[in-house]
Amino acid sequence: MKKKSMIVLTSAFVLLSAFSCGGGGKATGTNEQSEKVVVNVPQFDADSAYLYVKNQVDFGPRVPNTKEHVACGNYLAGKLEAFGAKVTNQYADLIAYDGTLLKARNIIGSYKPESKKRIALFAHWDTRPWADNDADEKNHHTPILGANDGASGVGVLLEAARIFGQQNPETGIDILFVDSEDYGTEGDDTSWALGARYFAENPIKPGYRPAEAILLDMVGGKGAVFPAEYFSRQAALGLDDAFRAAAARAGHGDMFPRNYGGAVTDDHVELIKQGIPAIDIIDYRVNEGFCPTWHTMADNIDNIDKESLRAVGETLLHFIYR
Ligand code: AHN
Ligand code: ZN
Repeated sequence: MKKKSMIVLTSAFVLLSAFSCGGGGKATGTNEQSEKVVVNVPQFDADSAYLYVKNQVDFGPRVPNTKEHVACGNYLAGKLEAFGAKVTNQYADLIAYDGTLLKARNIIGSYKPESKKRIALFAHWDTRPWADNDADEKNHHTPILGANDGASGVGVLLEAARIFGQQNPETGIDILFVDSEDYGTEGDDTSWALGARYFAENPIKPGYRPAEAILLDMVGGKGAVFPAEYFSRQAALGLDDAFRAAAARAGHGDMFPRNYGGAVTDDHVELIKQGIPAIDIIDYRVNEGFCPTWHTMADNIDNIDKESLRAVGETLLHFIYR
């Protein structure tokens, strides 16, 4: 049986009428000045999310222009379809900073595609061609497995998609897997997030754009924390606060402190540039920077912590089913 947790929210007004919370869905009090909302938050299955991470890693590195990349893209699109989303593929030829032509594919899974108000939940699905932050210089030209950097955000979102297929949320949702994030080079901020830029500049349909967007990046590391990210709070303070409030309701407030970790040039910045309020939930720590496995050979499945995936997944569900 599917377990559901139930939370009860009351408005700032005095609650004048009582009613039973036995029912599901939403109910309002009888007095106009009182409101009591019962929200059923579905259960996030961290084992399932972990498996979606592992399945991606098992393809090997998902570097654009490789057969592993093609195979994993097909797997992701197939999963979204199986979970009841309307899938749109955005294929694009993108030029990397070093002149390489990247055969890129953004994959979008839409719930309630007819709905005007839409939230995009996104993560990059490509992996970095170079372990150029590895302690051993011999690895600097070896592709990484990207268990955390890539697969973790996608894994959490696939589990969310599975749940959306069972319990359709009220708002339109687009699960967006962007390509070609990690083909960038240090010192050139425009070299990252090529797939997200393409998505933001080329709506999948005229006028189709999310009202807000949440990016998950490196959400599966051991000891992960998600302090505030500077560009996110500049562009979308209300959204960032709402997400952190959801974390507190889910019992994970400690992992989502409101202090700044840093300013990170990431996929969300490309949406912000096109006027879409977007936040980045990223394991970026004050004085330490990105999580320790970042762009190293250690970014493999052994360094994924199911509890980090759970914390982010439960927070996301508390945000969506609020
Ligand atoms: C910069 O290093 C400027 N951005 C990196 C964003 C990133 C890479 N996220 C995951 N991999
Ligand atoms: Zn990366």
